[in-house]
Amino acid sequence: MSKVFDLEMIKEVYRRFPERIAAARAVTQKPLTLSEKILYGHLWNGNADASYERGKSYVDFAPDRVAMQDATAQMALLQFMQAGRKKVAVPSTVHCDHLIQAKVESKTDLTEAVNKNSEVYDFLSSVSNKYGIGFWKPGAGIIHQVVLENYAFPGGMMIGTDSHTVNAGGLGMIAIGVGGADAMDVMAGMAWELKFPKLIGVKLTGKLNGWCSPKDVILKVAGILTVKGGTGAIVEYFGEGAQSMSCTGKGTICNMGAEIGATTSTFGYDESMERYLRSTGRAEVADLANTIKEHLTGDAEVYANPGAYFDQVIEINLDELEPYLNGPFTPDLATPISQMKEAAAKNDWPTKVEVGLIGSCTNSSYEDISRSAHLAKQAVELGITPKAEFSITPGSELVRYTIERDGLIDTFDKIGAKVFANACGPCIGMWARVGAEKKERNTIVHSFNRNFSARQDGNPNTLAFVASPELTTALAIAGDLTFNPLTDTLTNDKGEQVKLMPPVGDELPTKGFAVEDAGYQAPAEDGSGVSVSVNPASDRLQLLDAFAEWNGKNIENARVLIKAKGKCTTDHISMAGKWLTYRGHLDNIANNTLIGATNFFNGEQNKVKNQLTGEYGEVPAVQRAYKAAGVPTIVVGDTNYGEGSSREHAAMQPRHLGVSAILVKSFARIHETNLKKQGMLALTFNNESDYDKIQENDQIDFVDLVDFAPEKPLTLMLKHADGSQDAISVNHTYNAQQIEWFKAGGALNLIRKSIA
Ligand code: MIC
Ligand code: SF4
Repeated sequence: MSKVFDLEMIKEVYRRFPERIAAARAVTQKPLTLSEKILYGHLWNGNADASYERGKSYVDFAPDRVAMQDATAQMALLQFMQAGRKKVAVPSTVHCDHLIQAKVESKTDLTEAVNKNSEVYDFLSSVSNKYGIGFWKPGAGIIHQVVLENYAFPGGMMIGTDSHTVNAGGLGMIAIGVGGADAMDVMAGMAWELKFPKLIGVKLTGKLNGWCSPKDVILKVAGILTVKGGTGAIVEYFGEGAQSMSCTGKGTICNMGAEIGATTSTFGYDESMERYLRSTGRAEVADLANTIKEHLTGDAEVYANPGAYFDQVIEINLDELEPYLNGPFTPDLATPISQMKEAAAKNDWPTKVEVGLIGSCTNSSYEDISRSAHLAKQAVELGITPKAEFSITPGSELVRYTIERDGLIDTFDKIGAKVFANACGPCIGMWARVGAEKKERNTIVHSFNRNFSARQDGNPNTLAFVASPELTTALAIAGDLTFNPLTDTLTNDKGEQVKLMPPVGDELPTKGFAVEDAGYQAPAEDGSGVSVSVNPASDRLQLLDAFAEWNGKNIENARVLIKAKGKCTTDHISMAGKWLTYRGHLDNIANNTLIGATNFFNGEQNKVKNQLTGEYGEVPAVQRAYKAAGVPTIVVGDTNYGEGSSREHAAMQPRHLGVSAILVKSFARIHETNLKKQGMLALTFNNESDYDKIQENDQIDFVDLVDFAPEKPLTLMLKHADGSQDAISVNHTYNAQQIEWFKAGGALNLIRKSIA
């Protein structure tokens, strides 16, 4: 296996760690959680000189590294290119994983993707080469799996332009998903700001057994905390149950922490992490970590008495855990398998499982695949013909190559499985599913993390349930959503009743990992001669124009572009699937702005009233008309607005189209920051019920935007069509620096100015 990446950086982090933690103890005067150790260990200003207030203080951090995936890297790098630097300031990587469509099988699909996306891949590869960024080619694997295998290290801090960057918490990191503008700051050598998170402790007692897997832990936690319960918090797992679990299993749990809105999740360094580091060729990192072991986990006092040190504590007994199925349409609707018969009947969910899909960045470790293969093997031996289609998207070439060598792919072949490319594929709507265009109501089960409407196959009538790879495999074999493998039998080809035994697999390959070509391309030592070109006629890439500065005046007579009703995730604001094509071209991708959001006033999607003509039109077109007429607009939304992805397109598009403000009941963290960074006003109702006061024909005045200041609510005057008015108070979380971003028309404009 290749050499350890960035070993000197890791050594330096560990060298200063003890001293940083001593300083943190001195200022906080209390035992420390792991999360606090890592956060205080990465302060921009070095050793701590003050204790921060959780959920309140804005703090500058110095992350150790940055990761970007192709669909977000384009925008991040288009911004970075304007920062005037020769090289990235911290080790950074780009991963080509989101743009590969799952259609036929791995090789064919990969060739097709390389042909179709060559312009984007060439751009990413040459920018990487120029600025010293490691480049992982299409086919190398999914960002989070590749990061876990190569870059994550206990006690480290990283950011990544993808919400599931949090996956690296499985290896004891604080890894946080951000928008591209945040990544740019860090790559440009600036501090990275975050509100000091709250801390949720999850104590795991007992031990996983039988049909349960780490995925069931997070599916249960999602059921408890819901999609917004983790907002602004780090979830720290501990206890004997945590220690007895594999490192990759921990990664799965942290990965799906994104689905509860958590800033990130993490686990203390333990033997499972050491085993994983050694088996992925990083014995040196394991040896180094062992020398400061006590600093790489929470203090014993904290774990003995968690109630005194965490803002919230949840306890889960793994001995009593059951496999879960979460969904449809939201990852927090958690149903234990034993209650699925009832729940499906009550909700009229189609119980026939059409397809089972395993893999993705969430669940494609060697352990996951080998446990699922064990079930496939049993099906063959017991003479059961699987009832549903079945597919695997391996997370990396390292895992794919190794499972092929070990005969696991052959085993899946025997149940008719399709192996897709090592990429996001069906998880991000890049699944050319036969018949999806018919929009039939149907059920699928997968081991991914998200199941928002239309997310996998573009069909809003597909009910997707999230489960462990093991349960997904069992349900695909049974073809029945209500099949409970713990108690139920299946009829085999001879008409006999047979039972699947609980899955058994290997945590790590006994023969070690192997790979021929992992798909890595190192950057040039000196990239100054490398040229990066963007064709002005391209419909996939577009250099960025600066957004206009604030004119210093109150916004007046703003129209309501849309009042979104209910769930409005980043997928509703800027859809993925076929729109991924335009992730590097702001004007083109802006044509999908909010087309998935439901208009409160007519219950329809992508149909809003143009107040200038009185006619209804598509959201992007109506907004372009307002912009052309110089009419300001605002977007109104419900709770947890912008939940889901880190894609800053969801903030840049409305900004590009001229929307002035987003006013909602509450925001998801990354989206709120993305809006601020792009110079947009991100506001929340002081009184949530004021949402009801906003009418379709309103004109809205900002009364005191000229006095925009931290911690000071703003007042809006709603002028209704009947002549009546309502003054409402709206809150914001802008600090002084962020208000400067707003004034300048976006954070990037400030950087442009400083290097001009
Ligand atoms: C996702 O899972 O939604 C994605 C696609 O990985 C996104 C990033 C993107 O939209 O490019 C994420 O989670 O941040
Ligand atoms: Fe890719 Fe899906 Fe993971 Fe996002 S959640 S990185 S789309 S595999």
